[in-house]
Amino acid sequence: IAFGEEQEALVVNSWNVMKQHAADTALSFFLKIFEIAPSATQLFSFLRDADVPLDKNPKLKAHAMAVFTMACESAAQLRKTGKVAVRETTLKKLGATHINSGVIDEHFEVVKFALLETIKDAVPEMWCPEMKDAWGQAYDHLAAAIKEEMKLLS
Ligand code: HEM
Ligand code: ISQ
Repeated sequence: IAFGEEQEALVVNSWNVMKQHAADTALSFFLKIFEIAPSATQLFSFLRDADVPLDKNPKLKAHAMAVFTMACESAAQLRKTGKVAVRETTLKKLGATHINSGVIDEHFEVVKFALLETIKDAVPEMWCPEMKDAWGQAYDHLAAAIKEEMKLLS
């Protein structure tokens, strides 16, 4: 399915609403991942090392927001160029972080599902199949780029 202005707008508009509740969105995203694959949350060092509750963890919020922001930027790039553009240095770092943390390809499906469920819960009045598809495409392209980088490093 084509990725045009409508698809980009579905992603950007919903993100603009969600980011006004960044802390809630971040926590709900992480809890979804935990629900689907509890063992995957063990991969996060900022939780293994944490001495504050989940909802007070500053790294959890910052990192979770980064995932949404990157998917949103990926949507803008998809619309403009038909592919994902992440800075080479950023991509290298992401590949390394994920490989070194023990992330495997299957985890990307878990995170995708959690991301979509989080959006659905955060903006139920905006949610529709087209929005799900637009976020799904933006995420898939980004995930493919990170997985490719991980493959080069392993
Ligand atoms: C770290 C984004 C998929 C687990 C990070 C960071 C970002 C990020 C921005 C911080 C990087 C850094 O500190 O250098 C993304 C994006 C993803 C994705 C955009 C998909 C498109 C996944 C998946 C998993 C995962 C599928 C597996 C559950 C982790 C872990 C860390 C991390 C364990 C390291 C956290 C730590 O211990 O500090 N990710 N991620 N990520 N991500 Fe992801
Ligand atoms: C990092 N990578 C993927 C998903 C995440 C969710 C919450 C916090 C950090 C993350």
